[in-house]
Amino acid sequence: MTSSSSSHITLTKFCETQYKGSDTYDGLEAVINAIASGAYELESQIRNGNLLGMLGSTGDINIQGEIVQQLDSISSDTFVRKFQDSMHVAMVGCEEIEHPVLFENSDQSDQHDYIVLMDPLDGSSNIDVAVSIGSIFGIWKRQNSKTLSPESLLRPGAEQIGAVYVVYGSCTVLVVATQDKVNEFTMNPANGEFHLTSADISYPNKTPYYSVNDGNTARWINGIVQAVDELRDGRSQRYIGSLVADFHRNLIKGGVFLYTADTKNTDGRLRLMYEANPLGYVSVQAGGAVSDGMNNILEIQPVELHQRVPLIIGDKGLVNQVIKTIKSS
Ligand code: P6P
Repeated sequence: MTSSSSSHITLTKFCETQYKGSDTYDGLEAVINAIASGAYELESQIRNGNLLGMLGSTGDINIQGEIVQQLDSISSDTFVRKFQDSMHVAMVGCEEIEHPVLFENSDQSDQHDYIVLMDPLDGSSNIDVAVSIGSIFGIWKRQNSKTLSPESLLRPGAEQIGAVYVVYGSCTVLVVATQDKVNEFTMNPANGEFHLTSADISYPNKTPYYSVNDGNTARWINGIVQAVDELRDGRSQRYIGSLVADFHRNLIKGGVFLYTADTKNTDGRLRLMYEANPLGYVSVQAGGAVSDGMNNILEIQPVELHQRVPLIIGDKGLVNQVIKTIKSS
């Protein structure tokens, strides 16, 4: 018998019971509800983008040196607005914005106790071909004693208090991770309400998938060719080209994602602060691992907001297997 969405607790109710008023997480419910509200708005614009002429580029180049898609700009503006309206976020760092956004008066209010780092729309190259894309958020408690500055964001990922990601796919799912808890919510497109659909997620024992861009093989260094050959044994290659979608499938079905350094991307391609750290936090809370090939990414002391990092993330056994091969190469 299929259950109706009403038989699943809503995200709003879940956050109220888990976070509101708690010593560690008070106010986190406002941050997560801001993400959910922004995701509902963005999902509609993504779904109707083609019809509304909202696909394609703005003609601008972002701080990453990449062509800005209209939906990149819309998603960034949407979530910045939602966080400002939440009255619980003091500062936002974003892939699309060169410098962090500090909400005025946040220094005066003791409510603005969270900092967010986000990739508001991950997988831009898939926007105009109807392939899954997503949004990624790392959440930190602000350090009250300090006046906020851009350097306030440069903290190791292990200091995150939570992480959230959204996948706009065949359905829209929002995954919330806090200490030892990873929960998946699915959006009812009729009203934008998210309902709990998978509680207390952890990596399964099987690892049927590995995700890597085979087109980079000629550029791989440090034993990655051998490491990928070892992953191929008995597994299927699944690579969507949207990190957050590949990550989610590997979390639910079992597997590992690699985007390591190579002769072109000598520091890797993906971003430490708003891709590797948030998803690394989720992975670890679900019993997985995250590494740059030598060390736990969550221990890295950042030096620059938009710095890149080699990324191996997913099933702990497979992450460690890749690290072992790299170290013995
Ligand atoms: P490539 C999307 O642009 C992205 O940042 C990630 O979401 C994705 O995993 C990666 O780049 C894809 O990169 O080089 O395989 O196209």
